[in-house]
Amino acid sequence: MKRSLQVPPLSGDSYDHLSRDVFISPVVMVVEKFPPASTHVQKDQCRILAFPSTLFFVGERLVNHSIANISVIDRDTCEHRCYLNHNCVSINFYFGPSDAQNCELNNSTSKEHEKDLVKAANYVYHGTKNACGRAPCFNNAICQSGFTSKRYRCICSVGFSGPHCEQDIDECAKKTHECNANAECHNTMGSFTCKCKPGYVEKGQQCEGISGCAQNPCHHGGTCTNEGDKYKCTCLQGFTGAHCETGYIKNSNILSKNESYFAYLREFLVPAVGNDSYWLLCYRASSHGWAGRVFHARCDGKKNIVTIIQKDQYVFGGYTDIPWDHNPYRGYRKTEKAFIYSIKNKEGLMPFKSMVRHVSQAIYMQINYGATFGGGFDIHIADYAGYNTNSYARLGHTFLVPNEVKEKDTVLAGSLNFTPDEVEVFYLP
Ligand SMILES: [Ca+2]
Repeated sequence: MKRSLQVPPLSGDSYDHLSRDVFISPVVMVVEKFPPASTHVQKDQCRILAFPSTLFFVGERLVNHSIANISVIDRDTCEHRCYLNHNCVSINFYFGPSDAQNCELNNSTSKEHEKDLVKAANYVYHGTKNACGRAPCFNNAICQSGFTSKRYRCICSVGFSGPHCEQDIDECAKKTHECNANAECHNTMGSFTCKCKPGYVEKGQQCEGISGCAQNPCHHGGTCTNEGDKYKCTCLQGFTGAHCETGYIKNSNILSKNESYFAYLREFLVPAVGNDSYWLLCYRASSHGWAGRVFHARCDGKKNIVTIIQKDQYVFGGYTDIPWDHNPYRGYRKTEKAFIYSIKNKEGLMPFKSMVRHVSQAIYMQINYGATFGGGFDIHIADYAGYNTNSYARLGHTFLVPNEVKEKDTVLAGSLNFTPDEVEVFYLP
């Protein structure tokens, strides 16, 4: 440790006779090397601090910037203590009669805070040339005067680096972050954030894996039940799949009479509309009435429409991808995707699907008619069908007849003409 004082301190305790302009000390230069733990002494760890005479004021004191208040034997020692405190750049020295702590170390000078230099009896103020006065350090860094060839150094706040602490540290890239192993690190200015990876939830400082029903794995209102480390979704009617992700015909009164009916119709519909379909009701005769106009008012313009008809125990119907729409004229509409199906039939056959073969007559539009398929018609729901026998089902004119069908006029509804018990129409929104 080496220290040089080029001018000895003034003798005596009284500075009363001195004015602030009096030359006291041309330079008090203190040079000291203080290696940290390492024996390697870095250049910027040397501090050079000058207390020029021009910054020496008797009877004055800098207030509001004190960082330490200590007792020393003389002003010279006070200045030395300032030198040792890396944040100190000026001192107030008290030479009055009291035994009070007589050396105040300040982290600013009167140059930066002229108004804080106040009259104070029995005080002298001595400042240094403060290279930190022009605030060269950024991002709340601490500036320390007297270090490096620049005459200052910046002690960066956590999260910043660079000669002037102007650079954000990318903790994520440097892998200095403290995020949980199951969290993702996101770099921010001056810091970083941790966000639990998908499948994990925050619990205190940890990201814990979520399992079972905590993940809300069941879709479309399905009920989740934990079963050990697994779970089970109980789906609402009309939905299926391990997570109830697949919806077919929801809330069909006709299909709900037998759970397997849903599955059969879904099987028929998947090639046309895919798995992930969510059907909505547009018409139900028992709710909306039997008038053909009502059916059209509620379902016209909608695409992908499936009609479900019940007569006694028999369940059948048809699908069309193109809209029911009586405008601009009544008549046939063409589509190659329409089909008729039978789920429960008079002949006890397995459910079957019958594709359109004369595509130009796939469906028929008439404002008073209910759902009508084919040129025969293959299926016709009449106006006010619930009150008459004008409806009929005669498979085979426009739609294919499966080989196993014996009586194509009665296989669907039990008889050629019939009075439907219920008609439901669903569509894909
Ligand atoms: Ca950062």
